[in-house]
Amino acid sequence: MPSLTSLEKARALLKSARRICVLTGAGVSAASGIQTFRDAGGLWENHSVAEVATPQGFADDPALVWRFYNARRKAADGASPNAAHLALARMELGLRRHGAARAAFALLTQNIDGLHQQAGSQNVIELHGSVWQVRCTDCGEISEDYPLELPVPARCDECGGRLRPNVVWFGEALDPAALQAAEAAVAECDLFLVVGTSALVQPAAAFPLLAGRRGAPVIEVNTELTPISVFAAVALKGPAETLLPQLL
Ligand code: BJW
Ligand code: ZN
Repeated sequence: MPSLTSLEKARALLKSARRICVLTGAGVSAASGIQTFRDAGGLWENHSVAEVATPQGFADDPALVWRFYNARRKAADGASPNAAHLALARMELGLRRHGAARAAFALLTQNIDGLHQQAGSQNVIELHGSVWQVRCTDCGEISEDYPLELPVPARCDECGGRLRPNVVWFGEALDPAALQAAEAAVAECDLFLVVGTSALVQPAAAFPLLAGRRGAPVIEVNTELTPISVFAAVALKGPAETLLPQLL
């Protein structure tokens, strides 16, 4: 657990911040029972990244990919926001209560589970899409109107085309609107908080570094050290669900 002084330093930085940008990763949902990717027992231990998280993997075996995402949909459906999600929602609310505009708090998440929105966070930018949305590979229609477990292979109600999860796989570009909104938040923030990500996947991993280079202090909350830790003004080592409520 971090020393009181690093917690106090982080609290002081938060208190004086006017525009906060937060980046979250799978670690923030761990206490909700959602598996992370790269931790021991994580998703990448039992699944091949190339098979389930690339466009080629989907082209080769859509049924395998849909079984993976159906399981992810079931896991997210059974999960509730934890104290870390709730603390971040309260942080945004607190800033607003002091008269800040919507853009003064941006929550960039790599997670697809929707738990930040469920916790009450408002300005959420989903960098890697949403497990709740499906996209037709033929007509491009994005819809949430499908059963929890999609039939395999899943077909579009509109045109009969093949449906895929509306998420971002390796080698795919992020949604341009999401990327633009994220870049604007990174460029404008005066504090950057990064929580529960291994900070290995681009372009998300670059955001704290970009904000830091512009002069915004970076606070990291993670159970382990990451490439961000050495760069952060304060690196708080411990579970987000314990530390984030203590930060507020
Ligand atoms: C706790 C905790 C607790 C646990 N409390 N903490 C060099 C430069 C730029 C790009 C590249 C590059 N080399 C390669 C690339 C490309 C690639 C990339 O970054 N690869 C790296 C692996 C090297 N990036 C891409 O392909 C991206 N697209 C792109 O670059 O497009 C360019 C382009 C432009 C124009 C046209 C075409 C292309 C897309 C990346 C998409 C990533 N997708 C996934 C799957 C999403 C859907 C799904 O969820 O299924 O996203 S992969 C997976 O990793 C998922 C996650 O969002 C992402 C990040 O993982 P995250 O969240 O960090 O989880 P973990 O498990 O890694 O870490 C958990 C952390 O929590 C750990 O640190 C724990 O310690 C901690 N923790 N419990 C606090 N209780
Ligand atoms: Zn279609």
